[in-house]
Amino acid sequence: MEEAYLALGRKILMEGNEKSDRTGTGTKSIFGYQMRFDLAKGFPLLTTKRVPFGLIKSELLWFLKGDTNIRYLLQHNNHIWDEWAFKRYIESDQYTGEDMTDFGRRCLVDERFNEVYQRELATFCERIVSDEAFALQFGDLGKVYGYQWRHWETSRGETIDQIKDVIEMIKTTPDSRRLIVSAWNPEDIPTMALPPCHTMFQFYVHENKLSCQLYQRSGDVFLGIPFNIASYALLTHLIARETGLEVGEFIHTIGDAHLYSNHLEQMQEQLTRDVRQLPTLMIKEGISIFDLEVADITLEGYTPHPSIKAPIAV
Ligand code: DHF
Ligand code: TMP
Repeated sequence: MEEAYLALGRKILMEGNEKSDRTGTGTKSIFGYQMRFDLAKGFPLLTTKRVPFGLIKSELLWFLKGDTNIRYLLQHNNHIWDEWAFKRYIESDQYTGEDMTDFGRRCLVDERFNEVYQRELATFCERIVSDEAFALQFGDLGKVYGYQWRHWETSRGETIDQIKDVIEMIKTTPDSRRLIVSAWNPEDIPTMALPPCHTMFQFYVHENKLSCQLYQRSGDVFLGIPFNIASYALLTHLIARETGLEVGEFIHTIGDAHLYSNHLEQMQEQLTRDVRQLPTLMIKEGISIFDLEVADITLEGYTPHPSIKAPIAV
């Protein structure tokens, strides 16, 4: 299964179009790619580098709670969304520290700046955790995934809980072709720190097995995609458990699949490694999908190659 991911990395290295991008980093990219993961054959967490599953769990539980504030993530020691909240803070008139314009790129080339930036970012995170009013104002990423999944606003002023609804539909009309959750809400895009990358997903039930297909408009193949595969595999397990089904396949369809120009060597290195046996997912029984906590979800038999570091494009 992991081979499908490695084949994507190899394909982009060989055939990717050189493209400029929003972050100014530059990418090699292809358009339109699909991977299939049979979830009965093991949990698709990459073994050719260590992928931090704890961060994937707390991010998914955060989405499922309908939360959009990074405070919950920070309380769980998860820093994967820091930069996007920080960006909003430094662009506000309340920020009075040193100029942080374009921090994502400057911290990679200017060591002195990087030190100041790391300090400012750490102070920002500490304040999000300790100061609730500050967190309300600057910890929020806008109407991102959690909001659209659980509280989609209608023009009549009502809200739609897409996750509750899709669970109900899977139970009552499993053959429906409308088992869809969308995070892409054009009206709300301007409120978001980052428009949704994983934009919509659909479920499919056959022979008592639940499959899920995701359409991801944009995929950072080295950093984001390994998280996205595991996150949606986990979501499929959670929804299957909630609806009394077994797991089928996770099908990952990507629009712009790219490798950032400063991830090419890391991808090459990963491609030299041999794949290992996939781990097994364990979920504590008897707890509703909305009450699960990080410790209720565990992996057995995850023995990956060491992690490979790469800078994230902001
Ligand atoms: N922007 C970009 N350019 N790429 C992304 O993948 C991305 N993902 C976002 C938000 N914005 C993004 C949310 N998800 C990492 C992984 C996923 C993610 C954000 C960050 C990441 O940095 N992973 C590191 C480890 C991070 C850590 O240990 O704290 C990795 O090596 O996998
Ligand atoms: P974009 O909005 O210009 O497409 O930039 C978003 C970047 O973040 C892009 O490289 C894709 C990446 N990304 C993922 O790959 N997975 C994710 O889950 C998220 C949030 C972002």
